[in-house]
Amino acid sequence: YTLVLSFLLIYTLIGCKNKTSENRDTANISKEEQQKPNIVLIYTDDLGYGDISSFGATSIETPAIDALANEGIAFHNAYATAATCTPSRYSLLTGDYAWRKKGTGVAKGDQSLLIDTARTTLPGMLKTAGYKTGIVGKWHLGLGGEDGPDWNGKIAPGPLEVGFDYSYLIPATGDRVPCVFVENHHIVNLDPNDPINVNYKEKIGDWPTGKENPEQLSLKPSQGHNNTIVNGISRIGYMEGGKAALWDDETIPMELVDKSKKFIQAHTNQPFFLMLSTHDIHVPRVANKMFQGKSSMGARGDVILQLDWTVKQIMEELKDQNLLDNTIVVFSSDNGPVIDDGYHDRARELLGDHQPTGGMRGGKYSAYDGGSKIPLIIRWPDGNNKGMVSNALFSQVDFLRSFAKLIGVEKLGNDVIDSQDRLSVLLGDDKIGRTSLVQESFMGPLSFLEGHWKYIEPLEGPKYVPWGPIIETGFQMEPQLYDLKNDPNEKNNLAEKFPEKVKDLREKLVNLKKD
Ligand code: NG6
Ligand code: CA
Repeated sequence: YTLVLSFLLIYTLIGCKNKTSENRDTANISKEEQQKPNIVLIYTDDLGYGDISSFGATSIETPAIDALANEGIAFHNAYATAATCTPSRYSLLTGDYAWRKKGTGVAKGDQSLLIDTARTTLPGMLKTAGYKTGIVGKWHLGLGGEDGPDWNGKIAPGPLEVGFDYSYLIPATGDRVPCVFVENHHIVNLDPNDPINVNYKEKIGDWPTGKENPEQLSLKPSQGHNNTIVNGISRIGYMEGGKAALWDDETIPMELVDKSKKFIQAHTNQPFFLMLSTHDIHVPRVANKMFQGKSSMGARGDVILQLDWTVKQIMEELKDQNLLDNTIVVFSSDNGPVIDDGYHDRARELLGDHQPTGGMRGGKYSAYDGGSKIPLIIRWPDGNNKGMVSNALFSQVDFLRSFAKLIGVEKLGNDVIDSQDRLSVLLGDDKIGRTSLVQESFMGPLSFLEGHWKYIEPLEGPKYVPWGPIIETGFQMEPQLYDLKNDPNEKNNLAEKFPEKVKDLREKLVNLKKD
């Protein structure tokens, strides 16, 4: 059944592509390559399930994202593999749970590349199948070899060594130094006479820091974030030099949209995969003037509007390039939401009754569903199951095998352990999806979810994220068992009532860890 449907879909896409590509110079592209649909993945940062109007937000309007849901399928039971950025992205790109690999917690800004260059990856698979692959925006998976990135030289290995043809990166996060863009192997606009130095252990150079020069800050930190000041904002980590290369926080989205558009324009006549990995809505939340004060929720709301603008720009570009009928657009987030993630941006004071997790327990970092249950929308070019809401269970780790299936790649390396072909879920046809999945919390317990049961392994640790975001971690000395069907907000621990269920799920998790 699934096979027939995928065949039908590809068949429809071939028809569309032929329609729109008549006038293009297709001399050098094989017929097979022309037939494949483009994939644009808009991967947002820290956007909560409840942060967009099509997923229930009422304090904010996100019309461009909602339009995607109206023209596509909204997935209400989809998960990132983890409650923070680095492991979620690792899983999405490699098809494996990140906890299988040491050191994939939140990466430092000078971390070396975390993805083994020899392994199978999502972009690598697509590239082999004839796609041009590009990533624009946040990376946060490390750069460089064992000694980390050579900021003043060739920065490699990185995305180009794990399957991307093009990269334009925020190397780590907006709140970590160096605050520069890296295009392919080099920092953009770096003046060789003003070399850049980065240090995550101790202060380097004489640039002011948030700790020593708070009077120079336009945005004050609430947790950590008191190292080098760049653009009036103190960051995590120390840097000096590279003045001409520093980004402007207020125009990061415009820069990323611009580079995304250029990538799309350069590949209108061959299949492409674009991963637009936004800085929004991560901290520091510094909206462009266009959006400042435009939401009722202060900076956090303003950057949600800014994110919606980004989506609008990309959709307009696809329309202008006549690519909408041959491009799959995927929209999702890397982990759950957080209100105060380290700066006094008044997110908490101005929140009103907005619920970033949509009411779920926990949030970013947490083992509870608020940590990794995220919004997912897919717009199929042929309007397949348009406007549908799917409750099928899906994990972002499945994109690799699902897209491989879609484009007819049959063989993948046996290093891909966890990714499952769930194309029929993505198409809206399979209404059940995965039977189980694992969620990773930040430095905390793993959870095993099967059907409507969720087991959280017992582990000693702080009940709340210790540095201040006011989020429950999920650490408990006793095992936890929740019935997500009757108790979606994980309030009643049923572990004592159903010891057999606990035993069963614990064993399944233990066995999975052995794979
Ligand atoms: C934390 C930072 C937080 C954010 C997070 C990574 C502090 C106090 N907090 O350590 O602000 O940067 O790391 O977020 O430093 S993520 O979305 O990239 O995983
Ligand atoms: Ca994140």
